[in-house]
Amino acid sequence: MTTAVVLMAYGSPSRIEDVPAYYADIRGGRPIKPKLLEDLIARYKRLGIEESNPLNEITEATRAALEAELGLPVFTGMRHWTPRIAEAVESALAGGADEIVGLVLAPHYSGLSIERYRTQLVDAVGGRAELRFVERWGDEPGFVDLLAQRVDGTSAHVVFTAHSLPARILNERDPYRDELLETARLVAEAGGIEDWSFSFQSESATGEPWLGPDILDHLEELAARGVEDVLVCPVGFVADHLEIRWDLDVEATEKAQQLGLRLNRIELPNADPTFVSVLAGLVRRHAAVPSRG
Ligand code: FEC
Repeated sequence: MTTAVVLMAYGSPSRIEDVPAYYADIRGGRPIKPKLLEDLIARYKRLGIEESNPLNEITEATRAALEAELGLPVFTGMRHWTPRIAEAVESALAGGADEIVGLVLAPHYSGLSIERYRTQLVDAVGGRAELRFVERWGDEPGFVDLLAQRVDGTSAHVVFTAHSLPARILNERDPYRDELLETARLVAEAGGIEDWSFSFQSESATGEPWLGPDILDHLEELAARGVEDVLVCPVGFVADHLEIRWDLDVEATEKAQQLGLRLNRIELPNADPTFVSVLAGLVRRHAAVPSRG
C-alpha cells in the first residue's frame, strides 16, 4: 500500500482582504453582523497576519517535520481556508496514495469540530483510497507528558482552557467537554498540580448559550477567591494562532491586569519535535502499513 497523510487544521486567512470570505466559510452561509466582521478584521490586523501568519506557518513547520519523521508524504488540508482538505486529498492521490491517514491538529472529538473535518475528508476521498481517521488523541500519553512538563513546578494556579462550543452539545451527548476535562485531569496528575481549574475561551457571538465558564469571568472568580498568580495551559489548541495570541495574550492578559492578577501561559506544542513524534506515533498506529522509524 502507498500511504499519505492529510494533516488538517482550522485555517487562517493570510491577507486582510480574505477575512470576509474566510469568516463566511466559518459561518457556512449564515449571515454575519457587520460589527462582528469589523471586529474580526481588527483582530487580524493587530495580529499582523499579512507579515506573518502564525497558524499557517506553524502548520507548515509541523507538516514538514512530520513528513521527515515518517518518511511518508504529508499534505496540509485546512477546514476553513486554503490549502483546502480536498486539495490535500487530490495531491495525495496524484502521488499514488491508496491509503490516506487523516489527522486533525485538535485533540478532542466533537460533532461540531472533528466530525466536520472528517466529513470534508470523506467527501474529498470519495472512495478512491482506504481512509484511516484519527478521531481523538487528547489522552495520548506523549501529549499529556508534553503539557505536564510545561506546568510542572509552577506555584501558580493552573487554568486549563479550550475553545468553547454551543452548550446544546451537552444535550446531544457530545463527548467534547468530558474529553477536555479528562486531558486537564491527566496533565494535572502527571505534572503534580493540585491547584487547578478549567475554563473555556474564544466563545463566538452567535446568540445562543456557549459552554462556560468563560476565562474572562473565571479570572474574576479566581481574583475574588484571592488567587494572585495564574498559569494558563490550553489543552484544546496546539498552536499559537489567533485564539491564543488575541483571546489569551491580549484579552485575558488585559483582564488579569485590571484584576491585579499575574497571568502567564505555557508555550504551545507548535512544531516542537517531541510533539511531532507524538503525531507520528498516532499516524503509525492508524496506518495499515507502518512507516519508517
Ligand atoms: O489563527 C486563526 O486565524 C484561526 C484561529 C481559530 C482556531 C479555531 C479553532 C476552533 N474553533 C472552534 C469552533 C468554532 C465555532 C465557531 C467559531 C468561530 C470562529 C471565528 C474565527 C475562529 N473561529 Fe473557531 N477557531 C479559530 C478562529 N469557531 C475567526 C469567527 C469569529 C469569531 O467568532 O470569533 C462559531 C461558528 C459560527 O458562527 O457558526 C463553533 C473549535 C476550535 C478548536 C478545534 C480546531 O482547531 O478545529 C472547536 C484555531
